[in-house]
Amino acid sequence: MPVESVEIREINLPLVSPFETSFGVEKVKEAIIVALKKNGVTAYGECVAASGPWYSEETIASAKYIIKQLLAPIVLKEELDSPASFIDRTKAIRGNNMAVATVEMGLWDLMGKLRDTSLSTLIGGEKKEVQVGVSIGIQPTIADLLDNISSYLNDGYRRIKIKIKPGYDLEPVKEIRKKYPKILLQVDANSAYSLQDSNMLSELDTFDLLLIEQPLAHDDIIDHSKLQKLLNTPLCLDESIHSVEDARKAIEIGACRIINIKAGRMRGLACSKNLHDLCQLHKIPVWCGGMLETGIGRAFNVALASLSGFTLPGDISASKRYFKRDIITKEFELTKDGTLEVPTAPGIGVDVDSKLLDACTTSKETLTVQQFRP
Ligand code: OSB
Ligand code: MG
Repeated sequence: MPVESVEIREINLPLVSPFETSFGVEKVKEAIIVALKKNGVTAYGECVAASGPWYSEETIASAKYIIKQLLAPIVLKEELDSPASFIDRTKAIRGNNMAVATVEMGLWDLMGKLRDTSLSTLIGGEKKEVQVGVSIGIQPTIADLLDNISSYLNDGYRRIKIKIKPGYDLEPVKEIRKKYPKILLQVDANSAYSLQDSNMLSELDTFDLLLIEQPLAHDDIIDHSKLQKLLNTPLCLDESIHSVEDARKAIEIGACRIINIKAGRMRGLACSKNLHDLCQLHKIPVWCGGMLETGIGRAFNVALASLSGFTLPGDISASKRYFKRDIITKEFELTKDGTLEVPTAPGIGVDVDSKLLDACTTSKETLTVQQFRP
């Protein structure tokens, strides 16, 4: 039996502090939350598209269109035996990975809940807890940045990532290293540089960084491979990798030595797992990226990061790093080892707080198969 209904909401949840990257500032987490209902079970998916096409081409409006017009009818009309067969069924839809991933992840949660199995177990995860770090946005001053780092280190985070952009790169890294010579440190440029910046990027080699994330164009691998040859620090691709094939090509030409996996960017968990498997084969370390998700998206990230090849700490911080109050009943908290526990309850393993979800909902519609009958 296909799913009985697809509920599509838009939500607005204020962030505890603005998050600035080389492409803009986010003050509020805006997202689409999809709920799939079947046999008395409600399963959730979260869409990581933003209000505008800054990180990728997709937006909340474009994703909503694709979910409503193209994906909802599939799950409302057809019996699909697995999330992988849903992905197969969406072959004719080019791109729009974040929209497809939203429904795909909803199907994983549904399958887990119907089979009384945790998501981590369903996908073959082995870890009981996952290593995590924190991603710190561009700060008004270096002093603010150092204060932020000190407070996150006090919380127990063991890996720091800072966002960089032209004019805010060598200086902050140098100051962090002066104060903290030993911490695990990495930087993320979100495509703010070009090969003309090779000299500055080479200077980063002196600071013992874990990796440099996506320094060059979002749609490039050629220049990244040229740059990697000039640097000792591993390059890590984020924006450039949308499929296992993208990764195969990037690895083949040496465009990166590390890959960040985000299920939204990868069309869902099934493709993310395939990417993880490819990277294991090629001995490419991977880590789970983040998109400032609510507790719903975070639960998927934690399950994904429980796969054995996720050997580097993920951008999966505790709920309170993002929100005053997350929309799940038991928020994600940092353990004393600086990790997050992998939920063991069925599906995503966290309960959505429906009152809090309603409170941050700005629009809601429910689709059933009736709407799609000719
Ligand atoms: O490039 O990793 C990124 C947030 C929004 C868009 C892109 C990125 C990010 C982050 C946030 O770095 C990481 C997190 O969710 O904690
Ligand atoms: Mg990134």
